[in-house]
Amino acid sequence: MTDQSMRGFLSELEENGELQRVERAVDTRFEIASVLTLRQRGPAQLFARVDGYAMPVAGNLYNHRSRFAAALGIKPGELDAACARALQQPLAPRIVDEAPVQQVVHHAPLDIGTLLPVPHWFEREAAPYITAGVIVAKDRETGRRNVSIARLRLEGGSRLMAGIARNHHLARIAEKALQRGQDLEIAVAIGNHAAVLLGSQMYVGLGDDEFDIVGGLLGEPVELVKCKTVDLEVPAHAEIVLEGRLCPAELIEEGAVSEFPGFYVYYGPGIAVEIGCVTHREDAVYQAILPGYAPEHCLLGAVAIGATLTRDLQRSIPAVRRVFITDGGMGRLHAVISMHRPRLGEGKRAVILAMGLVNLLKLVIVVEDDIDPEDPRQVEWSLAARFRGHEDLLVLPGVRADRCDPLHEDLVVTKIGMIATTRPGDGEPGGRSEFAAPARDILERVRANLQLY
Ligand SMILES: Cc1cc2nc3c(=O)[nH]c(=O)nc-3n(C[C@H](O)[C@H](O)[C@H](O)COP(=O)(O)O)c2cc1C
Ligand SMILES: [Mn+2]
Repeated sequence: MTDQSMRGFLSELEENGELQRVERAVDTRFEIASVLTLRQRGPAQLFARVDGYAMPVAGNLYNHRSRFAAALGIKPGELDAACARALQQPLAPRIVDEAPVQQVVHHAPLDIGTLLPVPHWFEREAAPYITAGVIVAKDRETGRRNVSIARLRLEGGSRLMAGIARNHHLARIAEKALQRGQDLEIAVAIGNHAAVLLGSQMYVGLGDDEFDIVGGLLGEPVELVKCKTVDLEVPAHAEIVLEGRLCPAELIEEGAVSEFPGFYVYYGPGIAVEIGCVTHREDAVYQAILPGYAPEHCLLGAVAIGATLTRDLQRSIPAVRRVFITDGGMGRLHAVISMHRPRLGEGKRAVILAMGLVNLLKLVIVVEDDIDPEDPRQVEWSLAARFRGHEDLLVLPGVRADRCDPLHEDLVVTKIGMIATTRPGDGEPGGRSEFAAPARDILERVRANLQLY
């Protein structure tokens, strides 16, 4: 069986010299945030001594694609294929009777800010936010589970505030509960295996259980345990679980909150959350994901959006090979689609379909599959070599935007597509885009014996 815990990966990172233990005492107030910011692309950080708390804090765990791959036990280049397989062959979870995450149980009265070392991230945010909380809920109409992340702000005592985008499944399920005049039971798992975090980000349908995708990523069912006080199941190997309910009738003004473009945004009111029970491991480690324009926050979405979009585009356009969501595009707004010998006009079709499926996308570049979409230099080469501004450019003003887009005006934005692929006839001998190279037989002979030179 695979180790389905976060701590297993922490040990692995430590063995490989990729875990930095911070022994100096740190404050949850901006100090953890500062260290994680300054080392956002560096080794994972384990804060052993947090002022006022017995529980350590781990951060910057999954801040590179290779870390996801390592956590899933695959090679760095295999991440997209693993995601594709998980989407194609999801595996239903397995319910277990006993779980490490329930070793310690706290009932009301609860003070979450005393129990958990939740970092206060950014100056203009009003309070600390739980950023790595995977929220489990059930749609009572269908009995189907939903698993996703939304940041939770500490409001004092057992109260939290959730800022959930209205188009997300969790918000839609909460809205249905509100229509029935009910609260929505939730459970929040903190300190998770990469598969749980990645699975929670997959753009699947309302009613699709993201835990099935987690199983697909793990290659075995994810083990869940029944909660103590709500009718939900949570990852048995998590570090910490909060059990409670979303109260969609109770709104709390959020004020400034950071978002993935790196700016503060003002979304208005969020939904109140009441926590009734906290369970955790005896030696639980609190996981913190640095929010804002930071690699871990951006990559979780990027990998998942890229994987689901690749699948969805390929259903209609088989020439699509891969969708890569770029780091500079904040892991959300810019995509590079690679296609194999697209037919005339097919690149434009892929752009429009991608933007239609993922509303966040604002700039989509299509390249040929001889280009590595992960390499910005090769993508730029494609633009220089294959993109004709007068006919390969799509400018779509006034398209509905995502609320997270830093440039939207009244929630509309201009979207751009750039088609940098070859055309039928390109590359033919004597033509304008025939690649220059030494005679093939000699090049291959030298390649095979290069160590001799
Ligand atoms: C670290 C992190 C923090 C996130 N915070 C929020 C958030 O505060 N609000 C939100 O609506 N989505 C947030 N998301 C994005 C959602 O989790 C994601 O879009 C998810 O797929 C929504 O799933 P659902 O439609 O099943 O609810 C966050 C994602 C990550 C990786
Ligand atoms: Mn969902």
